[in-house]
Order: sequence, then C-alpha cells, then structure tokens
Amino acid sequence: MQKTAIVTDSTAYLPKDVRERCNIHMIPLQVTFGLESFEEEQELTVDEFYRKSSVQLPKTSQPPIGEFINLYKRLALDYDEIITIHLSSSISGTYAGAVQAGEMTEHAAVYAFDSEISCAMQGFYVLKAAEMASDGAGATEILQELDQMKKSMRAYFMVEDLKHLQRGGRLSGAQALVGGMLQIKPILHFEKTEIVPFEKVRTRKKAMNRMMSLLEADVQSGDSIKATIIHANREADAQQWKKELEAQFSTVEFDISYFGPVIGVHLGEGSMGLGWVKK
Ligand code: MYR
Repeated sequence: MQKTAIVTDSTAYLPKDVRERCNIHMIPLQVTFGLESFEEEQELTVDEFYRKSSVQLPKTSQPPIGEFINLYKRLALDYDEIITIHLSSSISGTYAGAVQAGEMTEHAAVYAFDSEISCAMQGFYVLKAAEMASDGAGATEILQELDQMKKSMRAYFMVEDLKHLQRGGRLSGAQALVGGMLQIKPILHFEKTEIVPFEKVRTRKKAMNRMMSLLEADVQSGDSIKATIIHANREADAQQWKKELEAQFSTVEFDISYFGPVIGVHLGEGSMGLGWVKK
C-alpha cells in the first residue's frame, strides 16, 4: 500500500498521461497576458503560448498558497507523507509556498524538496520519487535517493536573447557577460539554486557542441546516463540534435522535453538545453 504521495508543479513538464500513470499530483504555475491568467499545462498549451507571446508580453506567477493547502489536505486523507518537489527556490516562490502550506497541513507530514533546477531535470526527481513511492518506500528513503541524484544532475542551456532573463530578474552574475552581451550566446546553468553564466560562446552551434563536450566528460567517467534535450518551440532542431547525440553517445538514453509557458516567458523562444543524470 502506497503511503507517500508525490506532488510537483507544472514546470517539470511531465505529460498528463505520465502523471496519471505514475500517480503524480501537479500544481500549475500561471502565465498572465494583460488581465488574463492561465494555469499552464491545464488552460494554455505550449503552442497557444508561443503564438500569444509573439504579440503580447506575458508575466508569470507562482501558484496561490491555497492550491497547495487544498491539495495537501486532500492527500492527507489517504497518505501519511507527502513529498512535494519544486523548481529552484531562487527563481520562484513556489518552493516557499509549498513549505508554508506544508507547515499548515495536519494528519500528514509534508516534505518539500528544492530541485535547485527545473523542467525535465525536476521531472527526473519526480519520476524517481513516484517509482519508489509506488514500491512502498517512505519519505526518508526517497529523499535520501533524491539527494544522491542531485550529485550527478546536470543541465546547461542557451537562450537566443538574454533580455527575457534580464527582464524577469532571474539571471545572477550577469556582470560576467557585460561587454559582449549582444554578440554572444552564453551557456547558462544552475549554481546553488541560481541561474548563472557558465561560459561565453559566440554561436548557437558552438554552444550546442560545448554542451555535448560536457556530456562527453561525464559519459567517459563510465557512469550510465540518461539525458534530455529541452527546447522552446524548436521541435525539429531538437529532433535533429537528438540524432547527432545518439550517434555520438550510443550508451546514453535520450529523450526530448520542452520549455513550457512559464519557463518560456523567462528564456524566450528558441532556447535549447541539455540535461542529464546518472541512472
Ligand atoms: C514564477 O513566477 O514564480 C516562475 C518563475 C520562473 C523562472 C524561470 C527562470 C528560467 C529557468 C530555466 C530553467 C532551465 C532548466 C534546464
């Protein structure tokens, strides 16, 4: 009998059928165009989002705390423990909301996990937690495993234009980029929950090659790895890159995921990333 419920937010971008099959509960973040707000993954598809955002500048917001409280309360009727896994605490108040709601929850212990990342990599944690929970593991065991995974979790990404990240105030250490902001395609990554520049690269192709060389270093260390390409409305490019990656890294299992509306607001269309973790 499963005693631990698994909750995440929409920025893990786990498809609905996967969430349903794996018994994963999801709380959506929101995107606002003018006076109209949409819950991503529920009321706004990725296609609609990129279409709309080409004409109007959207904003994002964390889920209202009531959403967490209501969900945890409902889950507490059936589960002893709840693990709630969220996007990095430095880029959104979502994790803080989960912690606060957890403290207000009775009849179940709520454990909030800061993924210190987002998107498909957050999804890796969620899927592992869900698999362990369905095998009957408790929160302590699951959280230990997630902490272990953190050691090998990697994600690098590039944006077409840094203005989105700057406008949303989600880029730390940006002074490292001053001077060549317009000409470069910086590779970014997470360091201690924050998005920081990793390296300055001049072209998209060079950025993609550099991400491949970073993956190569980990593959060569002998670890068995699974990886995901993440794209912001660049499905064909992602498919093409997947072919190249599969040809170069025959032992790695590759998947394709996407930067959905909330993350898309902050990165901009055309962004691409590559993330991986030890299996
Ligand atoms: C909110 O309004 O609370 C949501 C803010 C989301 C900020 C997203 C910043 C970009 C994250 C990039 C993740 C890349 C993962 C590989």
